[in-house]
Amino acid sequence: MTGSMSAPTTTAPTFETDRKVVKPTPAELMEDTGTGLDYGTRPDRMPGHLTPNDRFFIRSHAPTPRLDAATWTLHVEGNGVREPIAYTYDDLWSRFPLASVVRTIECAGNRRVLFGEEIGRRFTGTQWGRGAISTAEWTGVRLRDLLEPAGITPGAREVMPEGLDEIRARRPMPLAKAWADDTVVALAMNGEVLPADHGFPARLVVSGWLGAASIKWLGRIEVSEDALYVPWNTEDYVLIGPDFPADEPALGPAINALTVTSLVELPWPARLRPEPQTVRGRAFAGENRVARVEYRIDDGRWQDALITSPATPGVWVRWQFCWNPEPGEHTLRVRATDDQGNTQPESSSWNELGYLHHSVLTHPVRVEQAAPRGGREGNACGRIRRGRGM
Ligand SMILES: Nc1nc2c(c(=O)[nH]1)N[C@H]1C(S)=C(S)[C@@H](COP(=O)(O)O)O[C@H]1N2
Ligand SMILES: [Mo]
Repeated sequence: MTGSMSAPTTTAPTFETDRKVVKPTPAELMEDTGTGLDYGTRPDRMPGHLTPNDRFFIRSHAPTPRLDAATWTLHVEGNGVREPIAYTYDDLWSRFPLASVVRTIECAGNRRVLFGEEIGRRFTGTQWGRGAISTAEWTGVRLRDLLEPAGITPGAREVMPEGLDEIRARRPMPLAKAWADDTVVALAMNGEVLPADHGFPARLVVSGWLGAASIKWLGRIEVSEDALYVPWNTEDYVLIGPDFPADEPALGPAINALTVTSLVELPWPARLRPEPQTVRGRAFAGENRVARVEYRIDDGRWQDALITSPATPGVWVRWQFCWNPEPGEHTLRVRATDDQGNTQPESSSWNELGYLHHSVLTHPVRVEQAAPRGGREGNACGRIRRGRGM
């Protein structure tokens, strides 16, 4: 044995442990917001209906904690339960019916940079482009199945999950939301054990609500007979501004269900060839269903896009339309409408922290002068079937 064989242990690179998140976040898949914690999914790199785990956006207020499932326990306690109870990781996998739901998670601060551009001012907070939204199939246990054995008191009104990260992230919800069929303590994501950055060993998924409600790295769930006030429903994730009266002790109304919005699966600005092609995107309406998606090119009329996936509350839909653009500079606008008649507005309500930007975006598109030789077959959508409403 030579001395050189033991050398690598003393010169082990340290860059891995310097990172605040665990999964690789290559620029081809993810947009770096500069915090080292928060990475958006690139809108032009979204294959299929589900967002693959390698590019699902990450929003974390503190570094990803490394938790050991063998010693981890989830506590259910508070003055809203008769008997506190604790579960092990094995309990969750073996003692309860498994539930799988496809649900979209969107950060309330998504598109904050575009909100700033709309009003001509830069907001503080994570500098999100369009990528703080992703969709996965979440498999785990319904939250109510974990709460029920603790004996919910008649006066119980709020349920507050708490994370095991440095900031002990917490965000309460009403008992009724905790009891919903699709409020799930997820153990797996898109068929894989929950990745570290997304909340291993267990995270909550709260359908149609702001991402901050879907607490990662769960350690404790408090059930309370009292209204609960924590930073995430008094200072952060509340709407602060002249349109929003303060709601003592909160600085403004708490954001819960998200507003209707849409996204074009093209880079910003986009560059296209002058040939027929399918333009695709997504639309999401929080707890509501997406009912309609329209698009408008330059000053043309609004036309219906074809929705190509089922419209389910809490899940984005995919949509598409065919475009054969003329060379030159264009703008593409898309607006979604939900089943309650809410449509994306021309401007969003100003609020101090820049949340809930869902205005119709004016997507800049440059179309080349001529298709290169042999480039015509690329994506000739003129020949494919045309759906209703196109
Ligand atoms: N414990 C904990 N849970 C958390 C957060 C956090 O910082 N700590 N961030 C929240 C926010 S603001 C969002 S938008 C979502 C993002 O989930 P993701 O990173 O899996 O995309 O997680 C939520 N859950
Ligand atoms: Mo968020």
